[in-house]
Amino acid sequence: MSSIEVNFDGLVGQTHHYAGLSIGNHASLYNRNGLSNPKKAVLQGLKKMKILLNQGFVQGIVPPQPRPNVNALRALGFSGTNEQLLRYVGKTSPLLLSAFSSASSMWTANAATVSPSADSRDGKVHFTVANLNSKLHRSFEVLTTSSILRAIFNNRNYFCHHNALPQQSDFGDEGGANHNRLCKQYDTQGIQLFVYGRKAFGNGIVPQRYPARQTLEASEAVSRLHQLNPQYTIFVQQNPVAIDSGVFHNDVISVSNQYLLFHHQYAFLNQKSVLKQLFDKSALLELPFINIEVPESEVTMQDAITSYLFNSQILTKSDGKMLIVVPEECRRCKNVWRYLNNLIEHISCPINEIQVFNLRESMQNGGGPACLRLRVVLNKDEFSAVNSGCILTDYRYKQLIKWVEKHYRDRLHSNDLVDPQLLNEVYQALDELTQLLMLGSIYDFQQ
Ligand code: SUG
Repeated sequence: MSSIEVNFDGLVGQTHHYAGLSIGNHASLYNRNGLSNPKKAVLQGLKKMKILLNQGFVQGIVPPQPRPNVNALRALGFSGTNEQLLRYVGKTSPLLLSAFSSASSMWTANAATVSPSADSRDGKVHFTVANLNSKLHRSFEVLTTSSILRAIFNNRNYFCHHNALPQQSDFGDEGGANHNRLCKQYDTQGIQLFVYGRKAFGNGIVPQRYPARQTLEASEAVSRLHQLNPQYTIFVQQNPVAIDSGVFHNDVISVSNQYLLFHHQYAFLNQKSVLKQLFDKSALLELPFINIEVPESEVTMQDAITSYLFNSQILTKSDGKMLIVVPEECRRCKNVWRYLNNLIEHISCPINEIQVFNLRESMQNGGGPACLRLRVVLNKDEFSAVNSGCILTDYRYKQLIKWVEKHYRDRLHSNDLVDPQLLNEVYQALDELTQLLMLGSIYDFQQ
């Protein structure tokens, strides 16, 4: 196989806290105002990366964004020194301060949609930064995400970067979290499966309780920008019942790897027809599509949401078999754990190993293993063109652990966000981090 899938994990930022900002995301709402531990959070993510690195997987790193976002607050008319501004916003609009301080860029599955060169007409890897416009706190990630991705994938011969779609809900786009790819090998033509929550124009079924974050129109725009072959591109709707039950992104109810799609019985609207399309297109490409549909009778939708079974990473090992990376919550859920252990015993199932990680700090805001990573398929030449500072090595891991020990607090509450010292700590830490990851000056405060 001459291409590999590299997972670029987001490092959790120093302002990681629980603010209840995401309607439709139960974990975020239920844990509102809890006490967070940013140090533990970043170490939990780093441990996942390091263990996967030790097993031979290539692991990328995406740095956090500067928060509280004082520049964005100034653009809303708040003024004074940073200290005065933070105290004033904290006193008059604490929720606004939380939103502008969220460490949500850690969930890099939402950073962008990425299409590998094997699927694009111009033979380049395409990136479209997600506009994340359904949530205020997430919509501020866009510009810095764009700078970061351009600094990591900084070579026009191989990488093509697109700006985010218009910042308006008709073009709501949540990036890779609503996008799956099926392929025989990573470097062969794949089928790109875009999953939307609603149509912006025309009629259609929509969820009643919670917002659908992704529109069909946004997904179509991304596929055009990425120069995908329409013959191998599919747009399907996520089951509105799933959204109303708390499945705010498709990666909470389905996940793919290579020729495997692992999903819940109620993941998609008109699921039979979705699967038929996938089988038909797979046949055209001689792609040995394997469909694992988990029945409601074995794992209920609620079990799937609390355990984050489908927010797993499925990774191809060197022997061709697959590993499933799940959060600790899967082991705690009896039905899910039984299902998974039965699954890997099946001779026809490509997954033959389960690995469990404790990602509790991120999970309590609704972010499991798959939310924390952005998948980028790269061939050898493309991989050599990636900024090597952002690829994890044993040495860089040790440096990052030292960096965390030096800069991260081990407890944080939303009330602490007014502390101007926290902002200084963030600037100092991020300045050092950009050197460690060889990124140059990517943040506003470094200009
Ligand atoms: O957008 N949570 C994130 C979780 C994103 C998970 N990503 C994927 N499924 N790919 C969200 O809802 C909560 C922040 C808070 O409430 O403090 C939050 O933004």
